[in-house]
Amino acid sequence: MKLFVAALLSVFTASVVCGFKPVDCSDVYKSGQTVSGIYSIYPAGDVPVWVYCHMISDGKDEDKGGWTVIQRRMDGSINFYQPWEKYKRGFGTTEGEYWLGLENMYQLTHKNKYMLRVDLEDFEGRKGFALYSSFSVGPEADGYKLHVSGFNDGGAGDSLNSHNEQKFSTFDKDQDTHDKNCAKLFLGGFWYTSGCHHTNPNGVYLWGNDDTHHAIGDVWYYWKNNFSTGLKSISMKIKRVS
Ligand SMILES: [Ca+2]
Repeated sequence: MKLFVAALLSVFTASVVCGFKPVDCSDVYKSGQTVSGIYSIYPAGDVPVWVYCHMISDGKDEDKGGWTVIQRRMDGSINFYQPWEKYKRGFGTTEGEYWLGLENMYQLTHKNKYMLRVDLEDFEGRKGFALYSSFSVGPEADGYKLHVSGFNDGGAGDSLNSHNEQKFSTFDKDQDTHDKNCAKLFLGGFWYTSGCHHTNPNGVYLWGNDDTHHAIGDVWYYWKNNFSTGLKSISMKIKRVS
């Protein structure tokens, strides 16, 4: 333990001495850190934010390294039915399930161009992903609107296209164009649409297939062609496009 603390301190000291403040995991990767894990980044300047950096993927060479994880579900340990302030600031644990926060996403994506990769795994061990060549989140004044385009299929289908240009909604801040409150109906927080959703990654962790309550789970419609298959893991990660 002492050794660990000493090592941490030396890393901290080194980063302070060098003044190295990575904006995102792309910077971390370029600095020579090629192992996936927890790193601090500086999306808005001086305030560090802890994130999980995914350094290698199963995809093509250009997919490797420097992915900043902005959302991750993996074991149902964190409650994602959270109010606006939590979705704005972020919540969860960096080593497990978390949401990076809409303000951090805005800070990152309004200064540089990013692509998005959504990785999915079901409870049978099958995997798929969806790649989007362009991803950004607008300012709070514009409802942290989602801008996503340039879909490339990794076997999972495109469940985000219909969410493009939607404002973010939580149970206590309904900004969707549905006549009811999608966050309350489907128990999550997301860029809900006039029809609520085709994916609900921040919904209820269902532990598999469950159609007792319609579409409340962490589902990705166009992979399973249903709204009842809750995924074992789902993660959204972004990478700077140089
Ligand atoms: Ca509404």
